[in-house]
Amino acid sequence: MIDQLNEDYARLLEALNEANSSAELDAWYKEALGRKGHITLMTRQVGQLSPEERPAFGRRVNEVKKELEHAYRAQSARVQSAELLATISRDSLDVTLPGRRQWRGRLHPATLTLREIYRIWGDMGFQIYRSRDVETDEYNFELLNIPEDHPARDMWDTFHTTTPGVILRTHTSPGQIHAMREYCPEPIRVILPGMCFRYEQITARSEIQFNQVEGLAVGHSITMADLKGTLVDFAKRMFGEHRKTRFRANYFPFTEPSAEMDVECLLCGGDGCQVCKYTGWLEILGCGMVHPTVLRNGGYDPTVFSGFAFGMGPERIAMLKFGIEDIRNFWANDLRFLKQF
Ligand code: FA5
Repeated sequence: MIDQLNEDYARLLEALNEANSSAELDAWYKEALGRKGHITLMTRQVGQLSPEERPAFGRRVNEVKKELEHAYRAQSARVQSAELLATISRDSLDVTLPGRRQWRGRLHPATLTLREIYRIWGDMGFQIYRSRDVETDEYNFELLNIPEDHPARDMWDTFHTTTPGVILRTHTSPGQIHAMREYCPEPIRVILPGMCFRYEQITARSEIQFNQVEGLAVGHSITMADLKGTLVDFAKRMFGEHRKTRFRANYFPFTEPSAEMDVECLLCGGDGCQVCKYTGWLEILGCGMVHPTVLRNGGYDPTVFSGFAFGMGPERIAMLKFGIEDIRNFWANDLRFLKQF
């Protein structure tokens, strides 16, 4: 049997070397290594041999199979490049044909807006501080002055991991505590961008996953006037020098006093339209003076230090800037939408 196999091997190898076209190679493969090919059939015969003959024959038939496959690949490469050369020299090449257009990727509108926000805050002396997406209940709520039974927790329902007390953050505010604990007792000027998650109804204005950019300034003698001046300056740089802004009192457990900032509607210029619900104003962020309890939790003595903080939603800002009517477009991955930016 082994002698027969060796003879077949030599014969097939010779036939392979003589196969000089893709069609001949295909025919050779079918005959030698295909499903009903010679070597495949011989491999199946191993079971019918006596136990003494089986190991030597089995080993040899496997060797032959591997060597033929290897030789086949080498011959295929030779034949293919010869065929390619023949095609190139036979057919003329029209160098005037326009090339195939390269598709260039582009930045996502949320990324464009985030980068614009980073640039502005960078110019104003704020560094980027990266904080984690997966947080503990303690950082997301407790240390921000939101104890377990606080009604404000209802506004920030989230996704829980299988580890008790470990959740996806509902806002970037827990990063305030991380930054304070890292920098204390130095002064701080940081923005904290990142993804937030909320278990809430998805609507044209609300997603369950969205970006926020938090801001935090801590130091000596920082007042509400600094907060207002800084945020108004940001709005002018972001939306235009003559764009009006206003502050409305609000409540956040981690700032005192707290406010929300509106800009004059970008679409109607303050006259009133559907987007601003005929008020002439659009809300862009929440803000306030860092609560003494939060300063203390970050390691700062609130009788010596003070600070302001704010949190804005870049997708909502992008919606205003680009006139996007539905926030769901941001994660729908629809190229018809994405190609417009
Ligand atoms: C907060 O999350 C506070 N942490 C902000 C803050 C920080 C206040 C520091 C004071 C000091 P609020 O829930 O309003 O607040 O969210 C802030 C911004 O995130 C909103 O103005 C909005 O732009 C964006 N946002 C909130 N929920 C969603 C949502 N479901 N989808 C898209 N954007 C959202």
